[in-house]
Amino acid sequence: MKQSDIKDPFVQARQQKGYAQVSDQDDPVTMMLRLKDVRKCAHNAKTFSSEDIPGRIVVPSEVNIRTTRQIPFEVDPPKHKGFRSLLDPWFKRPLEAEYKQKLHAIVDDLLSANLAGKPVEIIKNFSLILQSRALTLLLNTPFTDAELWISWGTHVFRSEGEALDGNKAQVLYDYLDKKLDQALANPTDDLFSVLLNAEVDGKKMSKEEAKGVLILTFAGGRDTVINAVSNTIAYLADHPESLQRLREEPDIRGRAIEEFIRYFSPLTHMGRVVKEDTQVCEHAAKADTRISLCWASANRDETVFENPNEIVLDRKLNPHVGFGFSHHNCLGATHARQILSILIDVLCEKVSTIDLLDAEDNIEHWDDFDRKVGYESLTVKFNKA
Ligand code: HEM
Ligand code: EMZ
Repeated sequence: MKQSDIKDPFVQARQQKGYAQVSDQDDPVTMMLRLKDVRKCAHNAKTFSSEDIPGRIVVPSEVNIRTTRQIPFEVDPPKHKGFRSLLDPWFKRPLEAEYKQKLHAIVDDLLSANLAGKPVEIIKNFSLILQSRALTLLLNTPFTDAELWISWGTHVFRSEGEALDGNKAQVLYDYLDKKLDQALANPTDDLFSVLLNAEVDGKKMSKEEAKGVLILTFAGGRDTVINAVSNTIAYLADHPESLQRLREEPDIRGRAIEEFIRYFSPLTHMGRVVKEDTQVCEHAAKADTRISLCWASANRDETVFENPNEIVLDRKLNPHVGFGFSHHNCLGATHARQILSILIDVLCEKVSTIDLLDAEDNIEHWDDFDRKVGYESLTVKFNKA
C-alpha cells in the first residue's frame, strides 16, 4: 500500500446492492454506485432533478449556508440549455494558444520557485496558489486578484477541518456582490462584466443569476482542482517509473490525465432530488427524497473497468464520469485538464524525481464509508532534472 493509493470504500455495496443509504442533516441520501445507474439517473432530469431549493442537491447539503441558486448547476433542462450555450464558449478559452502560454508561465514560475531543494507543503504552498492564479485566466481578471483568493484557504464554504461554515461563505458572497457592483459601474472584459451584459433566452442576465454562476466557479473549481493537482504530485512521487514513462512517451499524457481523474475522482458524488415515486436498483425512491450520483464509485465499477483499482497510465477505454455525465457535465473540465496537462509537461521537463516526505490524508466520511479525496497536507521535495 502506497501513500498515494486511494481505496474504494464502495466496492461491497456496489457489488451486493448497487446503492447505499447515508444520512445527511436530516435529509438522507440514496447513493447510486454503479456506472450504468449513475449515467441513467444523470440523464433523466425529469425524475432526478437538480433544480430544488438552492444547496439541496449538494451532499453535504448547503441549504443552511446558501440562498443563491448556482447556475447552470441547479437548473434543469430546458432552461439549463440557455445558460450553458452562453457559458460554453467562455469556458472553452483554455484551448486558445495565448491562454495556454499564460498558464504555462504560471505553472513554470511556481515550480521553479520550489525547485531549490527545500521541502514544499503542496496543498497551501503549491496547489492552492496554482488553482487561484489559474482562475485569474478563466475569469480574465488581474493576476494580483489571486492573492486575496489564496488567503481564503482551500475551501470557500469550510474553515480548516470544519463542517460547512456560513460566516466563511458570506466572505465570498460579499466579495462577489462588490465585484458585480463595480462591474455594473465600470464594465471591463472580465467574466463579471460579460455575465452582466449577457442575454439568456432573450432576457438580460440578472445580478443574482450572475452571482450564481460566479459562486459555482469559485466553489466548484476549488478543492476539486486542488485535490487533482495534489494527488497527481503524490502519485508521481510514489511512482518515479511513471514520471519517467510520461517523460519518454508524451503521447500518453492525455490518456494519463483521464486516468488520474477516473482514479482520484476529485468530486465524490452529487445529489439529485426525486420528483416522482420511482425505483432505483429495485429500491423504492420516494418523491422529494434525494439520491446521489457517486462518480467515485462508478469510476471503480469492475464490470466496466479492468483493474479498476490500478492507475493504468495509458488506459485505452476509459468512459469515466469524473467530470460528471450528460447535460451537467463539468463546465470547468477544459480548464482543469489544461492545468494538469501543463503541470505534467513542466514536471517532465524540470523534475527528475519527487521525494514524498510527509502526508496527512483528507478523508470524507459518509456514515460507514470513509473516502480519501486528497490531503490535508502533503510535503514533498522536487529534485531537479
Ligand atoms: C460540474 C467535477 C473542476 C465548474 C461538475 C460535475 C462534476 C465535476 C462531477 C457534475 C455535477 C453534476 O452533474 O451535478 C469536477 C472535477 C474538477 C472540476 C473533478 C477538477 C478536476 C471545475 C472547474 C470549474 C468547474 C475548474 C470552474 C472554475 C463546474 C460547473 C459545473 C460543474 C460550472 C456545472 C455544469 C452544469 O451544470 O451544466 N464538475 N469539476 N469545475 N463543474 Fe466541475
Ligand atoms: C458546488 C459543487 C459544484 C458546491 C459541480 O460541483 O462543488 C462544491 O465544492 C461546492 O461546495 O456548492 O459548487
